[in-house]
Amino acid sequence: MRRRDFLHRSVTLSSAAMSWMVLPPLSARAADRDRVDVTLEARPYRYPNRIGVNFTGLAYNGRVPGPLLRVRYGQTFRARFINHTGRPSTIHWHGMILPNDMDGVPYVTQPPVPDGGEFIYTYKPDPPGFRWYHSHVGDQDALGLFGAFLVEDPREPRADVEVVLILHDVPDLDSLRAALAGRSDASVGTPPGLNADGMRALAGMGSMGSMGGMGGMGGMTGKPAAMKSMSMTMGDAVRYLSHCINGAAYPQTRPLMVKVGQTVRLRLLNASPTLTHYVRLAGHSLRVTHSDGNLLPHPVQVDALRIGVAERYDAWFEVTRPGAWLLESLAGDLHDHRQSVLIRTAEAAHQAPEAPPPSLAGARLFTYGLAGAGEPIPAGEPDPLGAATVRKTLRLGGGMPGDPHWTIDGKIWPHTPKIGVRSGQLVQIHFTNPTDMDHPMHLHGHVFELVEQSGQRLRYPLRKDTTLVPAGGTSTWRFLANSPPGRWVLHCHNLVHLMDGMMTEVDYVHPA
Ligand SMILES: [Cu+2]
Repeated sequence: MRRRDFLHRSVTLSSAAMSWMVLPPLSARAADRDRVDVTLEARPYRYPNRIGVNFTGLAYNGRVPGPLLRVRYGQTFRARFINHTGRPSTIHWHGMILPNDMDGVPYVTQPPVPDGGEFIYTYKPDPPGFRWYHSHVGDQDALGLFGAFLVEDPREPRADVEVVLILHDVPDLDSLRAALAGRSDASVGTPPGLNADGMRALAGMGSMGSMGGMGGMGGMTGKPAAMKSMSMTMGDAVRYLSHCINGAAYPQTRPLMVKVGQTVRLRLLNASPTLTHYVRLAGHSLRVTHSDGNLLPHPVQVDALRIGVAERYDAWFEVTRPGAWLLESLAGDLHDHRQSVLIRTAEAAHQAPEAPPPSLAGARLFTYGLAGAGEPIPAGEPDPLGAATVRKTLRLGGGMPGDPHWTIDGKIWPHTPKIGVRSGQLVQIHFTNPTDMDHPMHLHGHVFELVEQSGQRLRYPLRKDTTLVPAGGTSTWRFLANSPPGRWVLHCHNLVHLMDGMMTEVDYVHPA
C-alpha cells in the first residue's frame, strides 16, 4: 500500500516535471487511477538566472511556476500542502467548484496553515478545463506561489502539440509595498497602438452592432493610431524587475519546436500580480476556443488576445510553413514590459525569428463582445437580461489621491456589503466601475455567465470565473447558486486592490 502510494506520487510529479512545455496525453496509467496524489511544499526560493535579475521569493517544490498539476475529469485530487514559508499560508484552487472548506481563503474557509504546518486539500476537480492554484495569503502569489492545473476532459479533441504558457511578472518588492500604501511612482499604461477607440472596443463600449461589423474593432483600423502608448502614475502601480513566460525571461525562455502540418493549442494563464497582458504570435492569428477554461459559444479568430490578471485562454493555430516566430506579450506602456517565447520548426534553426508588429494598431483583438456577440440593449427594455431572484449592484471604487484603499460600495473588506443567496436561486451581480482602472473581478467556487458589458448585452453569454470590469464601464454576471454552500469570496484579482480592500463574499444562507 505504501509502495503504491509512492508510485502514485512519483508518477504524477515526474510526468509534470518532464512535460512542462509540451504536454503528452495522460498515460493510460495516470488516467485510470481513481485518485491523484501530490505534495506541494512551499519554501523561500532564490530564482534562477534565467529571469535576468536577482530575486528571492517563494516557490512550491523549488520552482516557479509551481508544478503543473494534471488530472482527468472525474478523478479525486489530494494535495498534501506543507508550509515552510516562514509565515502562514493557504492554497486557493482558482476556477474550481469544490467544497467550501477546500477553497483556501484564510479566516473565511479555513484557518491559515502555520509555518511548519500541513493541510490536506482533497476534492474532485470540477469543471474540466484550464484552472490554476495560488496562495491566498498576502503577497505570496506575487513572490512565486502559483501554478497551472489542467482538468482534462477525455471527450475533448487533442491538438498535435499542447502547451501551457504562464505569464508572470517579478515585482520590485519596495515598489509593491509603496503601491499597497498608495504611494508608488511606477507608471501604468496601455501598449503602443491601443488608441482611445481601441480601449473603448475592449471595454465593450464601441458601436459594434453585429459580428460582421466588428472586424474593424470600433474604428481601430480606420485611423492612424498613435505608436506611442498612454501612461500615467496612479500611486498603485507596481514596478516589475522581469517579465517571464514559464519562469524565464526571453531569450532564456525555452523554444517551442513545432512541425509543418501540426495544430498547436496554447493554454495561456496571466499570473501577473497586477498587469493585463496582450498576446500575439508573429505571422499567425489565433483561434480562441475557451475562456477561463470554459468552452466559448463560438471559436473566435483574433490577432491579439487581451488577458486580464487571473484569466486564462485556450488559443490554437496551425503550422502551415517552416519558420521561426515570436509569441509576444505586451503589458503596459514600457518597452521592457514584454515577454516572448520562440516558436519554430526544425528547418528554421538559424533563421532570425519574425516578431509581431511593434504596435497593436489595426489588430483584431479578442473582446468579450466579439466572443459573445454583444449588441446594444434597446432603450426602455424592462428586463433586458432576464429575471433573477437575487440582484445586487456593486460599485467599485478607490484609488483616490492620498488614499490607498480600493473599495466596493465605498467600503473595504471585511466591511463590504455581502451577497446572501440560497441554493437554487438565480443571482445577478452588476458591477459599476467609475474608477479609471479595469478591475479583474473573480468569484470563488462558481462558473458564472458574463451577460452584459458596458451596456452591451451578450447574445451568447461567456462562462467565466474572472472578468475585467472596464474603467468607466459596467459588467453583469449571472449564475445559478448551485455550488456547495458556504462563504465564497468575490474580489479584484489585482493583488494591490485585493490587499487594499476590494473584496466581498457571496454567502449561502439557510432559509429562515
Ligand atoms: Cu482592481
